[in-house]
Amino acid sequence: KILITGAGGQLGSVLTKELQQKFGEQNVIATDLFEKPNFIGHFEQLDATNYKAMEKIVTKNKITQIYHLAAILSAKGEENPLRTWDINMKSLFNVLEISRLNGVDKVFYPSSIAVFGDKIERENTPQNPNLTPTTVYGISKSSGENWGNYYFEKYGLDVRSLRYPGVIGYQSLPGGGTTDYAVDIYHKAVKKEKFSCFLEEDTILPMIFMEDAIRATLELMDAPKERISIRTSYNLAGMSFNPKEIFEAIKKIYPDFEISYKPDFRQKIASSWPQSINDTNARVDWGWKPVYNLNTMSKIMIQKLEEKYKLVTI
Ligand code: VAH
Repeated sequence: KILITGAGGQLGSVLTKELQQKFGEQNVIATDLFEKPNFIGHFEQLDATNYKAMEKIVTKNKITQIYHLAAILSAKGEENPLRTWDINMKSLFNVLEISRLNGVDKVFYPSSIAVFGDKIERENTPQNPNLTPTTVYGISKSSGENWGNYYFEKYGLDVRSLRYPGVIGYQSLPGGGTTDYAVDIYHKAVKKEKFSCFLEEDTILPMIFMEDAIRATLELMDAPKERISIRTSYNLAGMSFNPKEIFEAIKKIYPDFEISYKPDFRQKIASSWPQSINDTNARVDWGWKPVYNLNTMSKIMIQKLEEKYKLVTI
């Protein structure tokens, strides 16, 4: 049986559905602070920082795998750094410790391109540079990766992790991240609204389409144990673009679409992150290969969001 934390989040909500399909609806326990309206499946309300509550769900349901997606993201995290650290680390310690003590076989821990910081090669960023993250979110993820590795080395807990780029999908909305603009821009375009971008037009960031992000997660978790040579976290790449390029891609479909640029505090965060990622290790170890690029993703995003908004207006 599988437990997901942060199951109401951008990635968590889509991953929950995928896991339900793969393992059967009754075998996936989705948890979050609040239940989403219209959620289908087994949901339990859980604050992932509450050890006892998490332990109870794990033992009661005989959980064998945990996907720990609950976290405060980069932009939101800067509002209250110590609280962000507390939530991100406490929840991870709970997952690791409860897993170790209750026979959980496998743990998935999402890391992020936010771990790198601005002291590294920003193009084709390698797997193992000196990590100097600039946000408390990035610090929590780089520490978290090392804790995952520690639990693997010390206790043999099968912890696996990916450094996601910004994730873009039509199914759900992100909350509190620096890459969120690249989801919002499609919603504005489909609603025929103007888009005000909180990053400069030339800020290149690594991104990935939701379908690729989910497939990478499942492929990593399915890979034979001996193929996993990295127990901190794998670099993962999908595509890279800047706001101007995503705007141009959307304009091919909506020629009247308009954008303006009003960079805010998130510009500084984005400027400290890589522009593209070298994910050779993921490709070699477990056969990773992304499918979508900016144009193929844009077509699907717009088609799916048009369907979604039509449904709402009927
Ligand atoms: C954020 N989307 O913007 C997250 C992510 C690639 C960065 O971890 O905070």
